[in-house]
Amino acid sequence: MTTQYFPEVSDQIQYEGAESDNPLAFKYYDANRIVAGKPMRAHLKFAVAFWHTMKGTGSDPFGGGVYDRPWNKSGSDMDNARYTLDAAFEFFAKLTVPHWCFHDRDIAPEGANISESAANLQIMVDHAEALQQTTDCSLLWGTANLFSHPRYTHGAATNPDPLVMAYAAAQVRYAIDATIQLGGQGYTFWGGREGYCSLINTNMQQEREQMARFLYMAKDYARAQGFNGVLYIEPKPGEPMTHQYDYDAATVLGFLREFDLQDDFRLNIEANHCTLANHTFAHDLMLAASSGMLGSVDANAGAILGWDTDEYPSNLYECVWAVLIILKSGGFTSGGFNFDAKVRRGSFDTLDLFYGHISGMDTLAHALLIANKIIEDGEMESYLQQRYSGFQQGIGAKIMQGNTTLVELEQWAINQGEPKKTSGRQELRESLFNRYIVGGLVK
Ligand code: XUL
Ligand code: CO
Repeated sequence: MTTQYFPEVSDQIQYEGAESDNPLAFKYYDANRIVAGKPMRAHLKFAVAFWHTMKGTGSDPFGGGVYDRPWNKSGSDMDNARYTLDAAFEFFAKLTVPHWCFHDRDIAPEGANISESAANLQIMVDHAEALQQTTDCSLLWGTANLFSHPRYTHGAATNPDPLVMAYAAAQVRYAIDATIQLGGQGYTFWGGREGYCSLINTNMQQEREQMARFLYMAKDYARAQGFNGVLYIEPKPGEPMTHQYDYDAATVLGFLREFDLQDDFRLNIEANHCTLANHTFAHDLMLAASSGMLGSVDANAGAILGWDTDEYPSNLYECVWAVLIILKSGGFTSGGFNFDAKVRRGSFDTLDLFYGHISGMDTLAHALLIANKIIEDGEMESYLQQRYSGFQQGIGAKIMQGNTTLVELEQWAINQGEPKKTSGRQELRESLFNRYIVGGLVK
């Protein structure tokens, strides 16, 4: 095992079980353990986010970078990009993570013009391809950074200047090529600066139509290049713009249907983006899954700060809900759990990157065992079936089949008399649910 950048971890992280007190071991993530007919590894499809893990500096709105990363010091921008990829693949191999995700500008520096940028990217994609062949880690999805460069200040696809949109088009073209070369299962569009600060200088409908045009061109290009993976839109309500066009799952579903893009795009739901929109993670997952539009997940968690803090998921309750919804919807196909998460500013050591990922992987693996037990027991499902059973027969079934009218319903209501008050039993359901988590129903 190559050890150059992470000498404190000499070998692959092993599964040692819940009783282990080794901080560098998995307590629940047992990659080959079969759960509901599939290895854990295939259910969870974990990915490391290159931007936070390798490129994160610990900066926040009140101060610049504080980490001292050995792969980011010694050379030119291109040298450092190569060392960073080397370090990344050492990390992926030691963590035994099956996938990674990147933005174009994470892995290769921007050049002086479009063709120099494309050439830089090509060099690093070739290097990443060679590194992928030496490990068990493959690409979950790729994306383009259309928000950091000053030219994108007023948006990329939704910029009032078509030249800026053309720069974004060039970038997405090469990012799609890179994703294809690296065998990516998906390609993600997070809206970045696609939104606005004030209507005083914004033509909202013009910008929304530009965004739809851009997505059309991107999907046509990807398909023409033979990309048969899934294209994702990642909703987020605010940050960096005051109003983001991809506010939440419901907004994105409406947008995709308005512009007839629903066949090619699926949703990439990020936990912290859901909570920023005043939803729970489970709410947006359920909405996407129920309409058959759930593609992938950015696994993280927010804090009470009110901005996108991108912490590692460690709340078991929320993770059980997430895995339950994913399992019930048939599980991931092209998608997976991408840790769009970063260590805190004060977690200075490279070792903290291992601790963050081990904690996130264990929390979701534990959640998988619990969610599977909830499904196997069937009690939760039968409660829901019973609660809505009135719609399975008689007039309820006629309503669902579209075979009745307001007038017929009125007549039926008159004959039945006042509906009986039936308890929703929320408190009882909560306590039953908790037995799976704290009550020892899961070993
Ligand atoms: C930003 C965010 C991005 C996307 C990829 O909040 O989540 O990192 O996941 O561009
Ligand atoms: Co994200």
